[in-house]
Order: sequence, then C-alpha cells, then structure tokens
Amino acid sequence: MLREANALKRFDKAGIAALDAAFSSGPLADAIDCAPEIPRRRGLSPQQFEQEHRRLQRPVLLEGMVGDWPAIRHWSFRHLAERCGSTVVTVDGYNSEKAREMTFAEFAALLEAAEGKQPASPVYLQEWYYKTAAPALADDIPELDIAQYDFRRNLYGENISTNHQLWIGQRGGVTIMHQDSYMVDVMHVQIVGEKRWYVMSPAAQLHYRDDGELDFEGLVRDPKTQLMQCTLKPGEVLYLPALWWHRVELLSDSIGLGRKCLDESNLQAHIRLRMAELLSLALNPDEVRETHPELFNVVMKRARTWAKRMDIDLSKLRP
Ligand SMILES: O=C(O)CCC(=O)C(=O)O
Repeated sequence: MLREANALKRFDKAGIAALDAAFSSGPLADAIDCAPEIPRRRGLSPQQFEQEHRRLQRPVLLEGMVGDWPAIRHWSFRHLAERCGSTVVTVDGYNSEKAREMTFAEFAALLEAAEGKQPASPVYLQEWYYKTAAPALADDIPELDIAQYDFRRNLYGENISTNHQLWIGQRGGVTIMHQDSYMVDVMHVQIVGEKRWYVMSPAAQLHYRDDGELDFEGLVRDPKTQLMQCTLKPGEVLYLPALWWHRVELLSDSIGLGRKCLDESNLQAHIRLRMAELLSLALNPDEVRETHPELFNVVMKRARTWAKRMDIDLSKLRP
C-alpha cells in the first residue's frame, strides 16, 4: 500500500487512529491547548469579508452573523423530529463499524435519552444532505450574503449549488482532521450548542521520523502549520478557505450547518477532483475501499445524492 509522505493524508484505519490519538496526549495535544484563536470579527460587511479575508485566504469567525435565523431561534432535536421524524438517516456514517440507519425520530430519541450525561459512545449524524430528504427545513436557513460567490450555482444550477449539510450530534462526538473535498471553502454555521474547531493551514505536513514514528513535534514547530482554534457558538459562522485542515469536537449536543462555497479560481481543480473521485469509484473500487475504508461508503452515498440532485439516471449509459 502507498505510504503518503504527508501522514495527514493517510486514511487507513491505523493512520486515522494515530492522528486522532495525538489530540489527547503528546506534543500536538500540548500545542492545541495554547494555540492562537481564529480571529473573531463582528459586524463585518460582505465587502470587508471579501477584501480582508476571502481574497487573502484568511480564516475568520464571524460573530452574531446569523443570530436572527429561524433555525437558531426554533431548532432543537425534538423540533426536528416533529418535522422529519420518519426520514431515514445514516448515523455515524464516517465510522464503518458503527454506521447504521434509523429514522430521524429514533435518532432524536437516542439524543434525548442521554441528555445531560456523557455518553460512552456519542452518536453523530454527519454530513446529512437534508435538502433531498427534508427540503422544508431549508425555509429556516436563509442564504448567507457572504456566500454569493459560490460558483457551483453556475456550474450545477440552483438545486445542487444549495446542497448544504446538517451535522447533528451528541456531546463528545468528533469529526476527525480532514480537508474538504473538491477544493470548496468551508462556511460552517452553528445553530444549537457549541463546537471546538482545530485548524491547520493547507501547507501543514506531518512527516515520519527516522525511527518510523510520526513527527508531531515537527508538525507543531513548523510555522507553516498555523495551528489555530476556536469555540463556535450559536449564530456564529466560521469561514475556512479551501484545503484548510479541520477537526471538530462537540462540547455539547450540537446542530451545525455545513455550507460550502466554490471560488471560481478553483474551478479547474474542483472538476479534476470530482472526476478523479468518480473514476476511482467506477474503475478502481477495490483499492479505494482498502485504502479509504472509512470514506468509501460516504463517498458512494455522496456521489449518489449528487447524481439524484443533478437528475442523472444511474441505470442508463446515455439519456
Ligand atoms: O461539524 C463537524 O463535525 C464537521 C464539519 C465540517 O467538517 C465541515 O463543515 O466542513
């Protein structure tokens, strides 16, 4: 099996476990405790956001930006269960051993039963493309002014460009360190609860030492890593430019919205990555499943959702 020179890009189970464990003890765990805060701004206009953050590719946390959204004012697990209780969702979809299907009502009941306690194995509904299954929820999530540059609207049309995801889970849930696929920028809106984000620049490199161990000291010492952190609270929006690494821990039961944006300058790379992924799935599925065991099912599901929203009939070679 190919060993990635940058171990941050290892997605076999051992690689994922080693990186995740480094957030609990050792040089990386020590460094995150005192990592600088992602800059916080309040009352930023879309023009200021554009000039002072997006053009310069600088992460920023926008305080109070969406505090008046209906979702922020009204949503809870129970509220969502009343609106889309019969919808089937895949819980813990990023963990091949734990992934399972249940109705949203069953999922919400699990969360409610454990309220106030720290569950041994927190459940997490990650990357739920709610617009396919429960489109009415979108009424409570207005469009963000600062996201108007999203080029996916021109590329795929209105439906697919607004294909946002909800992230709903229990205190203690974790999304492991990763970069978002397809060169999209991250905009993440916190709706309920609080989440801790750890981020690193696209230039971050985790190498192997001569003794074969991972060099976390080198990672945190390298100024290119730019390790930063923040706690995201309801009504706040986090912007990360494309390819910024991020790891998320749920400090409480939480609902967040992942709202991606494609910068036109990343169009060519975006198409290449989409094509590469589809070709790998179609032509080389066995190796992809072996090297990316935790991602394979997620990516298949994502590709199917994408095809559905694009009105592509997967049973036909030609329309
Ligand atoms: O909130 C999470 O757990 C992860 C969110 C994320 O990775 C994203 O929005 O890109």
